[in-house]
Amino acid sequence: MTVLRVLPHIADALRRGAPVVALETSVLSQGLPIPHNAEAARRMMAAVEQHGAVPAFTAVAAGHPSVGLTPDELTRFLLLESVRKVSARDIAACMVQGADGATTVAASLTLARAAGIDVFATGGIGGVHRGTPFDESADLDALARTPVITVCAGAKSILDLPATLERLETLGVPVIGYRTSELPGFFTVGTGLRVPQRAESAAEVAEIARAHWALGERSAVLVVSPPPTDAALDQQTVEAAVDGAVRDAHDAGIHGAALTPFLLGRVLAATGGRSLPANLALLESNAALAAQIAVACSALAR
Ligand code: PSU
Ligand code: MN
Repeated sequence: MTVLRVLPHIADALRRGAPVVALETSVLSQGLPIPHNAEAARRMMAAVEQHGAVPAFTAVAAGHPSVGLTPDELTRFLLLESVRKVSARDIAACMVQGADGATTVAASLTLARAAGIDVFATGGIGGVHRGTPFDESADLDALARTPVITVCAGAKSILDLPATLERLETLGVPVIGYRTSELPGFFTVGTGLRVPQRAESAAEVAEIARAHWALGERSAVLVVSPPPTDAALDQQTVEAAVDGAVRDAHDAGIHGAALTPFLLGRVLAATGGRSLPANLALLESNAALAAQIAVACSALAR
């Protein structure tokens, strides 16, 4: 993608084979309320840097597909209502129309891949929605065809998790529990669902990804890491909040791209705001783990 804009310090790190972690922006522009989204951005970047890697927010900035945002651009993404939610299929229109677009997991994978970044961190991936299984996030298809290690806390708790795991199996995406054998539930440490693989270290994850791609596979390697225990919520609280949110969305006729932001907002209200510190903590810990994996990938490549 010749049109891709990579900020100079990130391009330089990539040229040197130094570790870089891509970070998504839809969670900032659509997933978290102001001013907490700014705290999330700051903590994600700091976590990546503390663990020896360079953070790179992905977005479409005034029509430019970008890897890395200037401070002024990041401020727009944190504050402006007009920022679009952009999945992989939406990047081109956003470019041509000169708009600001915050990238979902699917779109972030596209931009990370185009820049040659191997590791990406997010909060939770999209998946199969409850009650409307035809509403399946394009994140799953992007994971199936984009060779980037993706670190998350599972799929968002608002989704049909067993169905999402089944789809990942069909699509050939390895799902690796980081020091766990259970799928984390985004806000919760566990879900009762088993994941097919587990790894005990960042180096092990890096080696599994290298072996997977050496076989000619072209999918992402999905790493699921539980939220930090001191910030995690219990399963009953989250289930009750999600059930209510899904009913409200159905009654209000909300669907498509608007559904995820709507559900996340309702869950926040229903947990008395406790989903927020959990969300910030898991974003930070995923960014930290992604940085450790990126460092391990760089070491392997040398
Ligand atoms: N996780 C969050 N908040 C979010 C998202 C995930 O805590 O806002 C975003 C991610 O960018 C993910 C997207 O890729 O929601 C999925 O949306 P959809 O189901 O419309 O594909
Ligand atoms: Mn959808």
